[in-house]
Amino acid sequence: MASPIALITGVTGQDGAYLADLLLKKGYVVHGIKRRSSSFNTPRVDDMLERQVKEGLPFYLHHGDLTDSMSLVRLIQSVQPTEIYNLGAQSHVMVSFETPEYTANADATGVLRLLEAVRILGIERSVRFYQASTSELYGATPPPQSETTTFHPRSPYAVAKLYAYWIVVNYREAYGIHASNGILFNHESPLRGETFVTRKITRAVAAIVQGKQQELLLGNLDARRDWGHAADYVEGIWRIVQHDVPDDFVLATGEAHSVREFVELAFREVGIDISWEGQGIGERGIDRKTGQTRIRVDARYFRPTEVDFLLGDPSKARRLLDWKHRISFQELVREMVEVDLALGKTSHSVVGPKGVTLRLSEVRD
Ligand code: NDP
Ligand code: GDR
Repeated sequence: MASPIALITGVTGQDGAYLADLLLKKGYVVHGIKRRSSSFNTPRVDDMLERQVKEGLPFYLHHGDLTDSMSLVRLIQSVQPTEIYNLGAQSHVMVSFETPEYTANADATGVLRLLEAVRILGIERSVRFYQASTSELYGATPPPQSETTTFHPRSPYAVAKLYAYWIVVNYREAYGIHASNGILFNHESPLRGETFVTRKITRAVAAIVQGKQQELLLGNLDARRDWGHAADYVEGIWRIVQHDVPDDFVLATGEAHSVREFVELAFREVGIDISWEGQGIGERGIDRKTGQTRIRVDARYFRPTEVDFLLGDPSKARRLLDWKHRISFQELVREMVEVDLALGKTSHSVVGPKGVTLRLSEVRD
């Protein structure tokens, strides 16, 4: 039987790298879309690119952009995917307040472009489509949140993703496309972008221990999130697409922690106990042993509208997909700190999905 063919947008991101790795192991041919960039943007997938050259691993990257319909039509036509995973997005909530129009273009209209490309090419009955929806859709709605919870988005990012969610549902109902939404709660890993709070914390912990940084500036310490590990979540994404009936699923751990708890645990991993002084802007996290200030709450990192509390109810995915997260919150924090400590000791190195240290990519374009 011919190998299934996946097309992944956002393949150079955290989830894209883990998903590509998983699909290759399952025997897929994997095509990814990457954006043109003035600097290297493929470090997370460089090991797979290298293996493509050396061992013929069926992993291929193509230039394209969710804001460019023509590139999407052309790529889908030439790749002839059996499954499309739309992970590409301007995915930073805070940045979406500064670039709301671009965020809507990539995150909302981008999905429409992909779905229309599927129709234009007449493959709506043969391709399966996955949309990276998000717990940010729930925004201000109190937890626990499930597939039937009301959406109340609280950022331009979340509003763009709301359009994306509904256009997927609409194209499923209108044209019979096997299109599904995965409503994923926060998931992290050593490959997490450096400006999301978890990675910002674990990188800072490593840099502080290694004497390269004094303090970590953060925003709202009391926001609560349901944090899982990206490696578990890409398995759930794949199961959503394999499900006979296209549908929408929450993937979450069912456990929430505050940013403050994440900070305390990450510092504890390196033997530092944090105590807190003050409240709100200017609050400080202090090393109990040395009395040094290690964390400072800074107004710059507060959002115009915040999402206070996300806690997912993943029982539908458990029941219908037999999916459950495996990696605990404590294991996640430990792995992220360990990898950042290791990376801090080397220069010019990054990690791939298997957590191995790799050298920076060579010129390829
Ligand atoms: P990342 O920010 O790590 O990756 C985003 C990817 O999208 C990158 O490959 C990026 O390219 C690409 N991208 C950005 N803009 C465009 C564009 N205009 N055209 C094509 N590609 C583009 O995100 P994650 O891997 O963490 O998340 C994957 C998806 O899942 C996103 O859609 C995100 O919104 C969603 N999501 C994430 C959750 C999480 O906790 N991680 C939870 C719920 C949903 P480049 O590398 O060049 O920047
Ligand atoms: P989030 O992730 O907004 O949930 O979106 P992020 O890690 O950016 O923020 C989580 C919470 O931490 C608070 N916070 C800070 N956040 C950042 N980035 N930097 C800080 O210094 C800081 N201090 C406190 C935030 O206010 C927030 O409450 C992520 C993204 O991956 C989205 O694409 C995805 O859809 C959702 O998760 C689910």
